[in-house]
Amino acid sequence: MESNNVDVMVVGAGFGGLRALHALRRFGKSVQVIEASDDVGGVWYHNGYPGARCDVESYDYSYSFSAELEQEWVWSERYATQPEILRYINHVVERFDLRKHIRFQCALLRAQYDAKAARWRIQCSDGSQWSAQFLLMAVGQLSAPKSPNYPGLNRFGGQVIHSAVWPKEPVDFTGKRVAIIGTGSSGMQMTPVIAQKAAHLTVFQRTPNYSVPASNAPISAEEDRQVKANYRQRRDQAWNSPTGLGFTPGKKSALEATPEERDQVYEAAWHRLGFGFALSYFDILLNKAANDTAAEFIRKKIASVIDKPELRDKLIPRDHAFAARRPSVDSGYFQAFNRDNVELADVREFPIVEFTAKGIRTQDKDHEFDIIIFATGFDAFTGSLLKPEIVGRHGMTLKQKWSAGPVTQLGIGTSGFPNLFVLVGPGSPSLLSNVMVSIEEQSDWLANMIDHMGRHGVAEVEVTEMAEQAWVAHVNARAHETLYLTADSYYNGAEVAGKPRVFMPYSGGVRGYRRLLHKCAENGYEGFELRDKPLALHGQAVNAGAKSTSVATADLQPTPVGA
Ligand code: NA7
Repeated sequence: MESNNVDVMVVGAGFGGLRALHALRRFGKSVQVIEASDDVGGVWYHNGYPGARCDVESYDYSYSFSAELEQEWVWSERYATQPEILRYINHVVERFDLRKHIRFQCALLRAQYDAKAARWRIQCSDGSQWSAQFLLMAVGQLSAPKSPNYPGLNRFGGQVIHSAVWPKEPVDFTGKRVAIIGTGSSGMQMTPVIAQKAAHLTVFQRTPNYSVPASNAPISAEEDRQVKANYRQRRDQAWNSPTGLGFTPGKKSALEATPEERDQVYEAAWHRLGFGFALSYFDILLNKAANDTAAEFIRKKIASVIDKPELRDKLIPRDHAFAARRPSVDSGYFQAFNRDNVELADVREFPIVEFTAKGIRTQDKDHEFDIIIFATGFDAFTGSLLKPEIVGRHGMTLKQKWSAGPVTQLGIGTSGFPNLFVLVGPGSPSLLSNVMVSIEEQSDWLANMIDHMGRHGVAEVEVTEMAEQAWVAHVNARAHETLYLTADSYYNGAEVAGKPRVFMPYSGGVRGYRRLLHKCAENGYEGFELRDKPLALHGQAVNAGAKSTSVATADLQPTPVGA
């Protein structure tokens, strides 16, 4: 088993795991990446549905660690499609020679912390066993697909597909009767594309969703030249913004502007900013009255493109504040309902009763389908993290420890689980931002910490209970400043029945988060205990000077997300 000893075991070969691998290799660490599927890309490998696209601009949703990579890669569209992103990921893997460190079709089954050796003992689905000083979970936040278990599901004679487990062979919709269940980003992106091919498309909607047009366009050679000439500046802007997007958010309150000014600002954002529309004014996500101005603008826009009056009321979102749940960035979703072959089935009005041999029975009628697509989302944030059995120092599993919701220090680690790290997990900005920014920030920070430990003879690092309690309090305090808690969403565990209802991402923005990470490291990794020997062997803390909580009182003072 000697060859199965590594410094770091990274779980997942998506954007996060690959970036962590690269960062750790720079410090000369031996790293093994394990990946459950048969290729790299994570969610971008699996979500191959028609119309799948990133809702962050290509130039921002890409790695910044190599200026050469930035300069040589040419994005074809403002919002890259899934195949293009996958090509980019494969390019990075080959260019930096990462593939040789990845073992495919190898899922983490169990990891147990050996408290005396200060190492993780790891068992995988392919029978392999490993020993690693550090275990780094890079399993993604939206990677455990969720399908409602309708009665009669097995009775249906046609094809059933989940958007996040899309078949690798092409699916031909020509002349087919198709159902899409779910109107989040996946459902909204695939609707206009499938509508063009299918004989008939029925979209089953539970909650009408806000959406802003992607205003997608090909990138001209001139635009590419301009972005690349100022790439550092663009990155700086993203790193120092609340959401990691490459533009300056509005600094004014929506309530200070006159209705005419607001309309102008919203109109310009509508045609250019996509997801960034939510940052046109700093208080859209903080103040209901400010939010109402944006929501009302969007409602009018949606109404203006829907030809059938009876559909307007059903498709227009009214039951939650704009962006309190994740809005979509679409390319012709609402317009697709103007086609004769597209129908809306409102499951709030007529719920799905069961699946039949030929399709779906709702309370009002029988629908017949050849293909049914679940675009029903994920067990977000913790779904994939809690799937393997991860057993910490006291024999407690991570699932037990987090039974009332995830508890972390800076979203990175949790007490009782030494030498275990989570990349862009709960407690970090992750899905409330351009996740690429947090992936890079955390990967470099963790690689530096691991290097620091190696150079200072540290065997074990563990979050203190005090620090994680302070961080959870801080995450909650920041969430309470916003409108996020006013809606049921996957941000707060509402997407899975029985899941703890806690707000999971960090809403303090990527800039604030980055500062806290840096401060933590500068203060000797405050909130983490670094030990020369494992605690089980009476180890001494080597960062004894550091305070045991990571969040100073000043940082707990609320400041607006968009400030
Ligand atoms: P989302 O955004 O979680 O959307 C899932 C959709 O599926 C949403 O409209 C749900 O309705 C709907 N859903 C879930 N269960 C059901 C049942 N039982 N019946 C009817 N409808 C249901 O996932 P996506 O894959 O679209 O997007 C994920 C992320 O990818 C997105 O946020 C971006 O970050 C990119 P609900 O709203 O819960 O009523």
